[in-house]
Amino acid sequence: MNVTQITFSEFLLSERSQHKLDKDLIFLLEDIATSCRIISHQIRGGAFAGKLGATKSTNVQGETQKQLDVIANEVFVRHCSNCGRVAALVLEEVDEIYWLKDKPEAGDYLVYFDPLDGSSNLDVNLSVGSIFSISQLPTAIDATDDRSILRAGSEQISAGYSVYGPSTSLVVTTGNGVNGFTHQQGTGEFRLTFPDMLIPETTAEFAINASRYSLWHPPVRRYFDECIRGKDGPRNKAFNMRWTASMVAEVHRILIRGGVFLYPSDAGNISSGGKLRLMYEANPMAFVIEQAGGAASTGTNRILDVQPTSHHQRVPVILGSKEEVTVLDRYHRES
Ligand code: P6P
Repeated sequence: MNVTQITFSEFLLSERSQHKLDKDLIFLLEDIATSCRIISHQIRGGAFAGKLGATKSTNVQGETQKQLDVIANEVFVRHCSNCGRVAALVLEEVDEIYWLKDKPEAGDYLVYFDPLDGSSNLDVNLSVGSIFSISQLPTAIDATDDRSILRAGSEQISAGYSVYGPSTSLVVTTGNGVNGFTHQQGTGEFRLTFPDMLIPETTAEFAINASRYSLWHPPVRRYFDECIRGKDGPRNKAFNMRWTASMVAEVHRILIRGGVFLYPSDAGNISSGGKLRLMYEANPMAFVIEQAGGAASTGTNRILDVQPTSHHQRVPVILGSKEEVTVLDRYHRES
């Protein structure tokens, strides 16, 4: 083992001294890492315990819940309610906001989760993941009002995700760059295996669900058409395409080797709609991507600048290597 592969706990303590991380944030991030370890274990044993299938219930999104969706949700609620600093949890699977204290001012951290992103991949043994975002209640705000959890992505103090793939990765930012950890079988530790992750500014790889071509607005079709024309087209380079039906896996690939991911609007208004949720998918991933030197846009706005209007709202998402996001933003302006 490489001696620099420090544990997640050792990393957080070094961040505390270097970047004055709040000790309560460290406790919460440790609780999130514990939750990811437990979910990873549940997934890898799912087939033996008959937990891969669907339940008979649907979540607030109208999606049929997998057994592991429910389990992952329960794991985060159980393990992320204890640091004494959390005021509320916002969970993809649940409509209402989970206020932890009858007096939320007792805690000011707001934690948003997509407990198991891409869970339709479970039955076919493809990568899935968990996504988290942490913000804070402003001091002078009426914390009993549900609208107080509607914080813009630029207010996040930490975000990240875990990928349950061939290995289990944990990727975290606290606003001081992006660092990746790999779960070590045996010790159970997350060890620092991808320090200071940076996204290449250029790429020749895009990720989009091309079956939805007929629903896209003109700027996205223009971009897609130019990519598939390759060297004969105006972009004058051959592009590759990927689509894994798991945002976490796409984002992780982009962090490792570059690329651009698109889930565009399918609504009449090009600036709204799409499938991905702002508070617990777009915002945390946008924070990570920007901290790694990439860009994240709705096509018409920087994702982190979007002012939320509801905690389950959806936004169009374009994120990854800066050059491609810049091209797509220009095409939106020119349309
Ligand atoms: P489609 C998973 O359900 C998810 O929310 C993202 O993880 C993923 O990128 C997208 O939806 C896949 O959508 O339309 O390909 O099923």
